Amino acid sequence: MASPRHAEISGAGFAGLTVATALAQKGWTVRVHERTQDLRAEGAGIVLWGNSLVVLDKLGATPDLESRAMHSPAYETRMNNVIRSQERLEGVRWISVTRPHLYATLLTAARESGVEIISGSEVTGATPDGRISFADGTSAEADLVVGADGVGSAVRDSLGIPLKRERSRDGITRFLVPRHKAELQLLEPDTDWDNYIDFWNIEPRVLRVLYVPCNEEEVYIALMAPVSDAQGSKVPIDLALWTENFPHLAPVLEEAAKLHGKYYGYQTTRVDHWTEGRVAIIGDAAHAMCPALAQGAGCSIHNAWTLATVATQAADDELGDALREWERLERPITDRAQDRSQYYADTRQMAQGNQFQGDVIETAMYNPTDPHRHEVN
Ligand code: 5PR
Repeated sequence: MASPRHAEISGAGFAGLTVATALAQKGWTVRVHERTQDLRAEGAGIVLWGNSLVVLDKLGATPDLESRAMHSPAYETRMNNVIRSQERLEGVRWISVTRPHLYATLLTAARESGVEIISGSEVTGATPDGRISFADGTSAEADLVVGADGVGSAVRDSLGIPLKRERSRDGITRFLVPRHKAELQLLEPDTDWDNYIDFWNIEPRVLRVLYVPCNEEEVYIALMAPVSDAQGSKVPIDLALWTENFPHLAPVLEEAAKLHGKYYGYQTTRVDHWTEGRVAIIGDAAHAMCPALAQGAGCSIHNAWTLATVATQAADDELGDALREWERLERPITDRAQDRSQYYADTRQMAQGNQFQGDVIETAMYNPTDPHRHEVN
């Protein structure tokens, strides 16, 4: 038997761990380099849809993930605390989990699949012939190099891939806090506090709280305000401002006020191309997007899977062509998700409710594990 092919991956985030696990399970030897010393997820909560969940199924990670996840009965949207829609999303698979839990699940899957993860290892760049270089001056060779190193990707930038960044007018601060379900229930007995609830206020002031239960104990809340609103975008949050506008959420807002938090302005980064020779970029390095459709990590995970599949199927001397073909086939759906997410961020149209239908759920319904997905019927 030929010796296994070898992959070097920069970045142990969701994209990097997914591609690493998929490659290892398909017979590759894999090393993942993580710049930070400890392996842990930043961030609060996350919603995953069918397109990423089918990948986690394939990796064998779903039972672990589902052991601490929320299946909300409805995706509810309110304006000034009046219900605009309660979408049941029949036929759409979606769950909410904490980011630390998704991270722990992927880390376990990677380790169990034989992936070697090296923390405190900073990648400075890569070359199309498959050489990866490190901050300590050393380098290594691989059959496949993957830049899964985030929006500021050193792998991407070392290849000189052009990019364009667009900022939007709003932004958010994210928190993971105790649910305080009993207190919330007392404040509003008619609300189903297991629902995913997007609380919008546009008039008299643009402020929004996205309320996403992730399990019985933890809720992810995202507080949105325009970049131009110094008081609304301040961290730690201005508790008086937020509770005055969302009195029914006071128990969880009080928890958020105890944490520091970081305000992120919505932005989109579009890159010219995703592959060069034996190097491919995935995740935020390739397609950082606004969070409106909750598909940043979803696209990262599904693109990680298809990359691993295509690279495994390709003959070694045709890898470069295979990766270009992968981009040609797989990129358009991610570009559309990016465009739609930016559109929603720019227009605040999610506030109208009933948005998860038609083309908008294209990404959620995508099945990257279906071998016939690109066939025209
Ligand atoms: N949806 C989700 C989310 O986490 C955010 C947004 C929408 C699940 C914030 O990250 O529009 O900001 C949003």
